[in-house]
Amino acid sequence: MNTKPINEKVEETYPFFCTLVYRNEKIPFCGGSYLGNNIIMSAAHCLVHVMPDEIDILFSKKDLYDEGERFRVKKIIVHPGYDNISVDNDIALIYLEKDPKKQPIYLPTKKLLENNIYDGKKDEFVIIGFGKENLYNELSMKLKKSRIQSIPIEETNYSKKDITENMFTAGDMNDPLNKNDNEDSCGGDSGGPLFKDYEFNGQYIYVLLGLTSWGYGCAIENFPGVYTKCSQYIPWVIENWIN
Ligand code: 4AZ
Repeated sequence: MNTKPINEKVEETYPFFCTLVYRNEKIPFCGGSYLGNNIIMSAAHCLVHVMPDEIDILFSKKDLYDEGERFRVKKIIVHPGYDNISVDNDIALIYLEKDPKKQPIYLPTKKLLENNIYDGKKDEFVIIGFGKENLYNELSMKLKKSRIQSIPIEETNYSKKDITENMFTAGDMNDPLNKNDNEDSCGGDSGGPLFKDYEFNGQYIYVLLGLTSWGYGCAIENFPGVYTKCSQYIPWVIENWIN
């Protein structure tokens, strides 16, 4: 995660957030989000060459080397439409062997979609992850968080054909006075959540709108992060909501 000044270290916990590690290891290669029913959502490109017994899922990690709470994986479903050239349909489901007993994140409801959240209304999102702090750097020691905004494709230097209807762009490209302080996801953040947080009766409610997917570099002016648009996949998740 590329962040401004030296980003606030996250003291809050995000119970739905988890990381993907290789079997018995501790250092994440991707992020994920708990949907309930022992199912985790992550990115297809994190899982396309991975067998269930080659990875574990860690919840509640306090820092990069922390063990957290480890869960074994029973099954992985990569979206059948995943395309590793265009990175279209970059979404996958991971089925755990047992109940992690964590508060799930919600998928976007119709009501949220009616607000056209993806097309340049400058809505604010949160992204979190242990990803690299710049393109050449090591992973972050702490879980990091940024607040970013949706950015219409026309305001980026991506070509329209690179961003399919299953993707959207979001970042922090709005400070013309300082072109080097953009906040963005980076390597290792993939599969992790882009979400909205709502405070409701003193409690936080989280809605998963995007999955960290790809981008041209990290925090490069006019090349914001590209995210899988979760709202396109509600029927697919329901179809696979078996365990
Ligand atoms: C990656 O390699 C990656 N800046 C993730 C996000 C972005 C670029 C690369 C977006 O996992």
